[in-house]
Amino acid sequence: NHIHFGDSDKLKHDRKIHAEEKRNLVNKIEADRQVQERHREEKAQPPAKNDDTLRYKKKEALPSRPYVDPNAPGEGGKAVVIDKDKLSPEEKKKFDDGWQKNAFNQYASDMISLHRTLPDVRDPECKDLKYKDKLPDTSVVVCFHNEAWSVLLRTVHSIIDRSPPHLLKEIILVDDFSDMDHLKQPLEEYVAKLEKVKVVRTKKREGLIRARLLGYSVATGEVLTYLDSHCECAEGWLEPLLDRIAEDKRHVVYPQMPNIKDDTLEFRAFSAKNIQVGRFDWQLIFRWMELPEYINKTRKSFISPTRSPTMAGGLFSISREYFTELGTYDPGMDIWGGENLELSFRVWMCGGTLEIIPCSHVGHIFRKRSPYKWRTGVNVVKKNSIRLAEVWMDEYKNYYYERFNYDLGDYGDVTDRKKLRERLQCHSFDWFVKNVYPDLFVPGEALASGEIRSKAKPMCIDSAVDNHNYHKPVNMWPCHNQGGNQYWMLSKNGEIRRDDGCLDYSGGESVIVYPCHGQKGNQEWQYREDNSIYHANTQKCMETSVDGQKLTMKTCSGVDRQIWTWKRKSPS
Ligand code: LR7
Ligand code: MN
Repeated sequence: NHIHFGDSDKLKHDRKIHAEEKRNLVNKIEADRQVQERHREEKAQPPAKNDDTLRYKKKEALPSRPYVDPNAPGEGGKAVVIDKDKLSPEEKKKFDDGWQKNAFNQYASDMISLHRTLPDVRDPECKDLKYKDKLPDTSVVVCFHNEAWSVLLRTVHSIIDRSPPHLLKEIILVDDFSDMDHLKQPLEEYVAKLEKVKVVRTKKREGLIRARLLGYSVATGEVLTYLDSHCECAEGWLEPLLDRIAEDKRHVVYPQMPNIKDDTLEFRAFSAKNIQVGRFDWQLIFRWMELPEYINKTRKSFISPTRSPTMAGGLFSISREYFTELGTYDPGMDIWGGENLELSFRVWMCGGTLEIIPCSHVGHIFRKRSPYKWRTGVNVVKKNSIRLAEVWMDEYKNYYYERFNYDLGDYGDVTDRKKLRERLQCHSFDWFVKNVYPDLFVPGEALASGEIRSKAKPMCIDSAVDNHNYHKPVNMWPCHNQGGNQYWMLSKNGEIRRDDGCLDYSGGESVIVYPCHGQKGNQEWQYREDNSIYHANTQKCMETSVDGQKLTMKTCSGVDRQIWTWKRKSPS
């Protein structure tokens, strides 16, 4: 699948990296989420009992909520399982189209009530919490680009059905230039019948960041709550978010985000005992982490608001006044990505706190790919991320830039955002790392970094680091001097790593990429004085095959095929 290319093919290669990156990104985030979910499942206690069924006992409809048969598909958050083979050809086509257009099972969603009930997934301890008598009200802003009808409207109804009316000022639906017909006149007509819901539309495709800014500009509530357009709010989701903001407007908060499964729309949650918080890696991708002790010890109990270095970014509440003071969003960011870390860093560095609220739950449909069109020819995530790195990350930005050999491209003008940082008198990024995310792996401490080039041939050690590549042999490809899959770091404890993947050798022919475990063993390497790369456990050296294509492990002999130039070697 790799192509061989000369310098003249650089552009072609660039484009290939961009397309690949875009594809991998969504995949990587989803893969990470699945790994984390597995961890939590392993630790999970039996699920909390569903006492939301109370609602069914009243057979009559409520003003805003029709009676729904408890046995209807998906009720109580249950899975809708469809046997595709039993569908007629026309239905089968609908089923496939639904997946194709949305990257989730729209056919299943369409079978579920827009008012379906959910289990009460809160830990029992949450129900004893008392909230302030007077809480601020909120505008809920939901941006969408080509969202499925049933999923969008279920988001809306779950907000209305499960928010105390006096706390819900309005719901603002921001249509980011969708072209699906149901989102035009039919949506206007449907929404006209609902109190408090309005639709605003962008005049061209803006991307979710500027769409959110449009929502902000028309919002009137004291608090702004952003949600994605494929969410379901669970019982009691809103009060704990608002309560925390009422205490101090500089508290920026987000709920637990149970998975609504993309195939069955099953709503699943975990106890707050297994709560996770946000971090990031050096590709500037948001990731989850298990609660580190330095955060755990800052809170009173497992249901208390919990500090989070970063957030996923789609679902959160912030005081509208504070959001304004903080400089809202960077309007120079397009489509998707980067804004979540940008706001996370900004909140912490400029005097606020970012917390996950264990008693608040809003489900989200996690998808394995992005179903809509991005922008062709531009790597938008990279551009957005460079904007945030330039403004907020000080000298740490270079760890990100090294990944693509400082090929920044055109990322627009960030003068205004730099002025904002000046005006707000924010802490440095170094302060953020040391005080908020002290266990971040800092590449600056790496003993060597960059491409690892063989002396025998102009070939480099090359592998993607993601779930698809774990366990597969690592090989050699022509050096391209662009970082990417040829960027490796040697950590102080001997790992050769990129993000969470480490070169790992357990005997036999090949070296593989394996999730870093920090236990040395098969992942302990030395880059020695004679420029050989030595595996401590097996006392062998990395060697390329004669044709230069393969990476193998052999008895150390000092031949050229065992000599490596690592781009940057720290003076020791
Ligand atoms: O051009 C666009 N215009 C839009 O209005 C592209 C997207 N959107 C809308 C879209 O319809 C959706 O409602 O923006 C929302 C987010 O897009 P998704 O759902 O395709 O992306 P996602 O769920 O993978 O996005 C996560 O990361 C994004 C980075 O920019 C945003 O911060 C999303 O809000 C964020 N979603 C969440 O945080 C939910 C929990 C996911 C996790 C972990
Ligand atoms: Mn989403």
